[in-house]
Amino acid sequence: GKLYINHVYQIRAERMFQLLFTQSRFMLNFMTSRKMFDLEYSPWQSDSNGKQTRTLNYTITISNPLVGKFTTATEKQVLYKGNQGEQSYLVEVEVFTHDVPYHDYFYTVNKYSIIGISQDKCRLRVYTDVKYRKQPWGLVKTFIEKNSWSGLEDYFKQMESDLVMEESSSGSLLVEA
Ligand code: YK8
Repeated sequence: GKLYINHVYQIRAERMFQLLFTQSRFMLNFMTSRKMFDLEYSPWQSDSNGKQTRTLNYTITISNPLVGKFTTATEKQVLYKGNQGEQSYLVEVEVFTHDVPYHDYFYTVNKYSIIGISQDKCRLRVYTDVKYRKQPWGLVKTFIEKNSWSGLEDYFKQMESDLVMEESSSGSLLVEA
């Protein structure tokens, strides 16, 4: 796997969770800027094991000419709350892209860790992994990985920097004024 975000933000852990994993203005703007549309959310629901899960469906615009212009996608999110209550969160996300070539061979797992490090600071880490449901031929595997890593890197680079803008546009500015 790869570590795409490892950043300390001037944002409290609970708020970081709300920004990334509820229907926040931040996330809606972010997804719109990534040309993702037809968003459908299920609310967070507790399952029998006490875990919370939710599902997102959307369509992604793709710039890669080999792949086609759009794909529908499903995200299954599972929330594990840390033992420090509102101060730590782990969210495991499986992403399935349904309309790309070889879509039945692979999916992506993104793990988001949010750890509060003070009243108004947290560390956000995002690890990602490409997983296989069927073993592809070597050349196909290379294609899948190359396209996945570049798409993921682009997505999380923008998320990291959009969060920096969000951080500076709230709270601390009021104190300086
Ligand atoms: C989520 C992984 C692969 C896919 C794409 C597929 C090419 C297939 C190439 C053939 C288009 C938001 C990606 C990047 C689309 C975007 C997905 C996002 C960024 C030749 C094999 C969508 C995180 C995420 C996970 C997987 C990404 C896809 O929150 O290259």
